Amino acid sequence: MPDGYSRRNFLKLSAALLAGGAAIASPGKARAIGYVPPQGGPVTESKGYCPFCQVRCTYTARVQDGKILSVTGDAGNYWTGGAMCPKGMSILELMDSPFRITEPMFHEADGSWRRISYEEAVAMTAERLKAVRDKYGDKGGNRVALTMPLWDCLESEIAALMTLRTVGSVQAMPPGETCVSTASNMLGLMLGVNSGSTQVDELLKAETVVLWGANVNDLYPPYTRWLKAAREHGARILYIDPRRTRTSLWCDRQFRPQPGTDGVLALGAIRWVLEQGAYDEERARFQIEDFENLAPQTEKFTLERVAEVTKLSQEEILSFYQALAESRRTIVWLGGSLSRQTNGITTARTIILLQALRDNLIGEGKGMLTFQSGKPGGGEELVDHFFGENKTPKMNFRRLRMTMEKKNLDVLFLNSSYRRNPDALGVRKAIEKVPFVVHMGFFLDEESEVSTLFIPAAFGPESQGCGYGNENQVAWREKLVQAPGSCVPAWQFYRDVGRRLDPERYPDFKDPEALCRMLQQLVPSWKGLSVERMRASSTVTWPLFEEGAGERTGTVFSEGKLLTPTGKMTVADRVFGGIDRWDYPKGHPAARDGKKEFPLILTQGKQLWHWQQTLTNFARSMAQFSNGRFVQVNPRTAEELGLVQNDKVMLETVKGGLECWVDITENVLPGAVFTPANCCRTTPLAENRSDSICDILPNYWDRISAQHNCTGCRLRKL
Ligand SMILES: Nc1nc2c(c(=O)[nH]1)N[C@H]1C(S)=C(S)[C@@H](COP(=O)(O)OP(=O)(O)OC[C@H]3O[C@@H](n4cnc5c(=O)[nH]c(N)nc54)[C@H](O)[C@@H]3O)O[C@H]1N2
Ligand SMILES: Nc1nc2c(c(=O)[nH]1)N[C@H]1C(S)=C(S)[C@@H](COP(=O)(O)OP(=O)(O)OC[C@H]3O[C@@H](n4cnc5c(=O)[nH]c(N)nc54)[C@H](O)[C@@H]3O)O[C@H]1N2
Ligand code: SF4
Ligand SMILES: [Mo]
Repeated sequence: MPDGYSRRNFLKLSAALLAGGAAIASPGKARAIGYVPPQGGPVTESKGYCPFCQVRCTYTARVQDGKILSVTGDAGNYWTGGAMCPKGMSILELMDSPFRITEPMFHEADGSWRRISYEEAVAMTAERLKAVRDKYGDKGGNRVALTMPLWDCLESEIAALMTLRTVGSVQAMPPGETCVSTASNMLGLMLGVNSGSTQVDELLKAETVVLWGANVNDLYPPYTRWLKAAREHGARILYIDPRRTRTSLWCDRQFRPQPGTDGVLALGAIRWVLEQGAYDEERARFQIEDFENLAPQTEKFTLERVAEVTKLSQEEILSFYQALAESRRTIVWLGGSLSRQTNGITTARTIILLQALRDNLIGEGKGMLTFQSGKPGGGEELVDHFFGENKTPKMNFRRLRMTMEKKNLDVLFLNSSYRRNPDALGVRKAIEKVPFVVHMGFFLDEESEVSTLFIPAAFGPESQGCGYGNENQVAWREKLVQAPGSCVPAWQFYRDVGRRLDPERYPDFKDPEALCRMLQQLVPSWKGLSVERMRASSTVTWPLFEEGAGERTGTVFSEGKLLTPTGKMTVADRVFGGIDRWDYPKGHPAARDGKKEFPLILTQGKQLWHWQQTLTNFARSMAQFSNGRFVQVNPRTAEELGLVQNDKVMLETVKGGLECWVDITENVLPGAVFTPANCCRTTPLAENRSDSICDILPNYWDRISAQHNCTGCRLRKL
């Protein structure tokens, strides 16, 4: 334990738990990281996949005496080439962590935890759901909700959706709203496909690759090989990110616009391409319904204006536009950060229109990529098969938050961090108004603080199931080892609750394999995706409508046209209006509502060595890389503010402050600061510990997603 604070907490917790029985392993029993002394049993090998990021690396695990000895990246995986990253490997440490909670617990009114049995936990949950059903009947659906994801496997997600349906609820919140949903919704609207329109190996056929706010090397490390291969095939890689990252090392040129101004860069590009006549009008009209709207909607975005807003020089801007105009095949990779700004809808739409204008959507080496693509459909079809169609409108998290605030939610399955949402403290207050909150997790984290019931979850390798990755690939995993104590995989908990409540409709399946076979039998797009086929391969691509069918890869526009109902996209959208509406993100220092007391632009993002907000923060192996809560400040800004390296500051926004240490670096632009999205307050590892950045981010939304980037901030020296 690194310091007194966490030691005290840990001992307090241990005492409370031991009073009810040993719920967590004692620290002394924790095994040394990365080394398990062999006990002499036979060694077996089995395939699995990493449950963390969407690269979905597959591996071979060597297992002996019920312990995983090692995991080795699977060289047969076409997408990863056998790579894995350290945060994926850290799951071995997490599984054996001394901090892991392995028994269900009930949170008493006085804040103490009482250990309960798994059966009691299931009964208690089913009882609560039944009470909602008895009281509200058909109208009770909106009183029960679940926040996803269920990273461990697709079957867990299906099992949970079915549990909701036992009380008529369809209110499962995907992480998407705080992820790339603005981009994915705009791709859906304009291209007819809710994710990337092509696959990463198509980069090899492109002349130009634009990583638009996409920090590929830090965040999908195994994909570094695709950038390398694309370059070897002659592609030029252009990277647009105000901040220098590891991805900067892999690109031919980086452009560093002011954060939040990407839309203007793209609007200016359309204007310039039109002005230069660098497009094929027939092809452009084939894809853009109201092509005639493009010129008037972009005309005010002259080179001068683009330079003024982005603070790039006119030469830089021109060289970017020229590179786009000369390239015959361009793939644009949309990063998540563009979806985390309130002008994200306009920015994403403009970039997609730019691709259409240059005829860069349909064909080889062309298209759009995003992060978090690849979720196979079919799950909801299976749920409907058992429970009938349910047309209740789905809430977004904003509505759910209001529902909780009004005390209209009775049961919340909190299977995510609440800290992923902006104004996280406000979200927490809303959750505190829900009388019964079930949290499935591994550690006593912030979520457990607001929970009524803690259900100890199984890690991926402790259960079977299939997982999906960015390239629409589905991978299968066997159960490698037995989970400790009473830990259960999510599918099991949700099944046990669901079967208890609604044995008539809730299907009886004994394991994910059985549920997956139902999926294959009952859902057309899964017909060719048998468990056997997944077992035999590292990466089978969904959908497969026939047994033995070949996998479709590459562009989704194999028919030579967009997949929207009309085969076209529009400039002036009925719902979202025109692209000429561009404005600064809400709260941005240069925006109309910007405040002069908060003159710096706050940007934040993820780091190579952490997965999201929770798990890896509990791994010592990751703590060794972590720098905790730092804020990167440009030397010029630091000088203006009288700050020196390692100074302690309060990073303040309209919502509140967060204590950071100052890292002075040219990697950020003057006037902008950067702080990591990861870290958590409850980790016992000091290196990873901090309040959440979302605590101080205002609750700003575009129409689709909750936003985080580009709000105004200031640094106050402590
Ligand atoms: N290590 C690690 N990898 C991950 C994840 C993780 O938690 N950890 N999460 C995965 C998930 S779920 C997702 S969605 C992806 C997200 O992948 P990304 O979208 O690439 O991730 P972010 O870190 O949010 O943002 C990327 C970059 O946007 C830059 N940026 C900030 N503001 C602006 C701006 O105004 N304009 C431009 N052009 N760039 C800006 C930031 O400097 C940052 O480098 O990563 C995935 N990979
Ligand atoms: N400020 C800021 N906020 C962000 C982002 C950002 O860049 N900056 N990124 C956004 C993005 S892109 C995303 S995708 C979201 C992610 O946000 P979340 O999806 O909420 O991510 P986590 O914090 O990892 O929380 C996941 C929860 O699932 C549990 N869990 C993990 N694995 C398993 C499992 O195998 N079984 C079960 N039963 N439970 C499991 C963990 O214990 C944890 O409680 O955050 C978003 N929020
Ligand atoms: S790159 Fe992603 S899937 Fe691969 S090991 Fe790392 S976290 Fe896991
Ligand atoms: Mo995400």
